[in-house]
Amino acid sequence: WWGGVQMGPPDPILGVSEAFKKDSNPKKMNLGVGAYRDDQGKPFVLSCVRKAEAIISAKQLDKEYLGIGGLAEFTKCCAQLALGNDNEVLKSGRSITVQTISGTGSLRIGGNFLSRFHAGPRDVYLPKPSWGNHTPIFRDAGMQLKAYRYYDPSTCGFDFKGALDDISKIPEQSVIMLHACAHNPTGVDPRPEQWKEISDLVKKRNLLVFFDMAYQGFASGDIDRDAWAVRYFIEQGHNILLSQSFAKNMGLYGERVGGFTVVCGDVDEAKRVESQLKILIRPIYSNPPMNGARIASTILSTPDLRSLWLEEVHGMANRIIKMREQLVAGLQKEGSTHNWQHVIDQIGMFCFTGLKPDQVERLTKEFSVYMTKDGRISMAGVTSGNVGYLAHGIHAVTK
Ligand code: PLP
Ligand code: TYF
Repeated sequence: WWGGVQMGPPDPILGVSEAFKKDSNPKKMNLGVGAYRDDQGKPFVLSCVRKAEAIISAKQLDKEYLGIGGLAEFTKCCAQLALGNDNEVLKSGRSITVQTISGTGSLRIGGNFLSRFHAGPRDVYLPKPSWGNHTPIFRDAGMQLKAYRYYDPSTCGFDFKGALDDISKIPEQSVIMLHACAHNPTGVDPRPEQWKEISDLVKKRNLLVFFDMAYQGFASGDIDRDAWAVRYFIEQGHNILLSQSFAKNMGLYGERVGGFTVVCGDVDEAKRVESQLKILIRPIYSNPPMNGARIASTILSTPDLRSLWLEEVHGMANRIIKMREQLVAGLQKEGSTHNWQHVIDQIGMFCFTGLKPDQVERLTKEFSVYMTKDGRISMAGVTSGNVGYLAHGIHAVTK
């Protein structure tokens, strides 16, 4: 039956982990996939998660199916976390949030929803570059992908002018994807004044905004600050689509817990959108898994656990910031004369180092440092124990 099936290429990000596993060098580092590690390099389960699990376990809850849209306690807390408790949209009930299979599932449900109901052009405009999975997610959902300038390699920063130029030419009613905070892969976000101009322009062009928020809390260590752009756009009257993930900020990677929100014009529109989201979800996976949603909603709705969580998010974000500083200090100690300020200025889990593909290849071959070809390193995999080795390797391939 499948004799004609051709071998496909490995995933550009997850393929890096496969190559890493095969390497026997004891000094090897996996800086490919964006997964947080503690300072011992070990996967980190948050204490608030362990505590929530104990509370849930003690309740001896049943395992009946959730509804198609997921756990109601969860979707409520999920939307509140993004929009803020007092948001007019939530108070008036003119939005709908469904529980999704983490951020990826949320984006895909969003893609399918656009594909079926969006009356404007089929084009989704992604920042250049964007998360590698955005393209296949929206393409497989039946949308077409376009791009707007975002990253400026000459400054390793945000290409504000390029972005505005390109956005001003996007045909009306197209979809624009914005990373809410901690842009993946560049670690470069617009500043608030820049967000304001983007919001004005997007409104002038009458574009439909799709926010991907996979790192709320990871950019600044502060949940509310990281949601600023999302809240500002809503305040400005944009009826956005929003994808949320709890993979990173609660360390619930494999639990697959996320949310998809549609902000609507009024309550009636929200009800109709909700009915159609259910019709979309039902033949794909029927209803989402419950465990992660129980953990997340327990944390969000139990005051003690919530404050513990906020502390732990802050702790993760701070450890990464410290590693950025130590990496730059290490490079200087090695004698590097390049300007590495962008390593410190960039935020979130990733650093877009500016290393060229041949330098990345040498770093992997000669130093067993694994990372994606675009020069992105996951800072979350750097520890006080290996940051010196990393600096040594980077200096060796860039001098
Ligand atoms: N969006 C972005 C920008 C991401 O970086 C990620 C994860 O790396 C996701 C969405 C979704 O991840 P998950 O499906 O694990 O929640
Ligand atoms: O590192 C990244 O950019 C992500 C990580 O199901 C990831 O691609 C890995 C697995 C997954 C979702 C995201």
